[in-house]
Amino acid sequence: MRNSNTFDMISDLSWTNGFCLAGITDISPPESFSKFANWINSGAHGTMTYLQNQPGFAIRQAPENIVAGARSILFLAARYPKSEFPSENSPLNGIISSYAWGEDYHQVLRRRAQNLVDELTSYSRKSIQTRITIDSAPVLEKPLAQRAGLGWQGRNTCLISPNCGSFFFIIGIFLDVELEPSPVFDADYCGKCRKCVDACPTGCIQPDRTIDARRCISYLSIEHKGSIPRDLRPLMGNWIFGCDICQNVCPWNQRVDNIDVMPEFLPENNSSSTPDLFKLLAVQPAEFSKTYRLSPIKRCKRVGLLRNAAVALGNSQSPAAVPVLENILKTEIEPVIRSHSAWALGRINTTKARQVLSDSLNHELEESVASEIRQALAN
Ligand code: B12
Ligand code: SF4
Ligand code: SF4
Repeated sequence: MRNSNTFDMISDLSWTNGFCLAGITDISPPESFSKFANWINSGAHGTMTYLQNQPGFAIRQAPENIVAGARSILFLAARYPKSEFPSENSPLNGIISSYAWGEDYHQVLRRRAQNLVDELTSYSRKSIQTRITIDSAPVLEKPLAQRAGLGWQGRNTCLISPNCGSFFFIIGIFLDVELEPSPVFDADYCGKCRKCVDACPTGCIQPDRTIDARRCISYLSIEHKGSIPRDLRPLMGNWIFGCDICQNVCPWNQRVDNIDVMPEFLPENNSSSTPDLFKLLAVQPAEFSKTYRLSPIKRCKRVGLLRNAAVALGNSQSPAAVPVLENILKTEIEPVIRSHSAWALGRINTTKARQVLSDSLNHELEESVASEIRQALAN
């Protein structure tokens, strides 16, 4: 497909399928693979071992191995809502990152991208081998999408488009057809700005434009299993799934609105974006599965979400949270949720909170939780 109208046709199909940006790149290795390898070697990926394991690690350097005969990659961007909350949002409500307010993006975008592929196939009147990737395959999506002209990687490491900001997902469609590559996006519009670096609560944005994931709230709240390092818990505020701070402060996100956001990603109601933490801590396994069946939130499982909710209640420092946390210490079966609730009571630190902690020490059988209770009392 070398027809000069081909890209216009692909662009039109992308737009009618709801994608806000489209660009094409060839299948050659991403120039920044060595930076990815250094990042892995430094351990900044924490426990996300899937990033270091073979064969994925090697495939990131050789995108042609994603699908047999691949010759081009069509990159698309799909917008999700801006992360805006009512100014009166209470610390007793958690905050969910805006990419997770609606339906699971993997399913929504695969459906839409497949529709685009079907339309493309019927236009070209021959069968095209494709593979759609959405945060689901060993692909260095941001550097390759930059090469396809979608935008530049900002200091916060997100891909930013001058027209769409950065609140968008990246989708790759690998094709066994040679397409004319789009011009590379080689400008850097961060300039002297450092707003994201200054706003990041954990200071995890590195000078080399990578993130130390081990300290990133997005990683801690979604990817990290088990106990969250104690020194980082106070920095999480009431973010209970993901974090949008370094995108919220970015000047390139101030001018975008939600007009061409895919409707599947809009929140159903306030509890999709800022759930009541007391109600969340009462959610039982069957209700969790039902509520989050079609949501990206299922990734951190009930144990992760309730652990994060306990941390957020601790950070609220509200005495009103004591009875809820007390109930968790008495009835919750997951030790990780109990241990983070003990920490939260220690952070609230009223006479009643300390009383609850001392009482629970008498019946707590799990050593990891008992140790958290002792530390909470000692602090
Ligand atoms: C692992 C991962 C994470 C990790 C690590 C994030 C990170 N920045 O590395 C964690 C869990 C923290 C995370 C968080 C988030 N993620 Co994430 N994540 C990924 C994933 C699976 C891999 C990213 C990766 O390879 N990281 C390794 C680092 C080393 O790579 P890199 O960031 O591209 O860094 C490159 C640059 O630093 C460049 N470089 C090095 N030096 C220099 C110097 C200059 C001058 C320049 C320009 C570049 C440069 O080389 C590096 C290697 O290529 C991708 C999907 C994918 N397959 O790509 C999604 C992805 C990056 N995530 C995404 C999203 C939406 C998020 C969150 C916004 C979710 C949220 N709200 O909580 C946050 C954003 C946090 C942030 N500021 O990055 C989107 C980003 C879309 C966009 N517009 O950019 C992606 C692309 C998924 C998708 N398909 O839409 N994520
Ligand atoms: S997502 Fe939050 S914690 Fe992670 S780099 Fe951005 S501001 Fe920092
Ligand atoms: S906040 Fe400033 S430095 Fe950070 S990504 Fe946006 S423009 Fe770049």
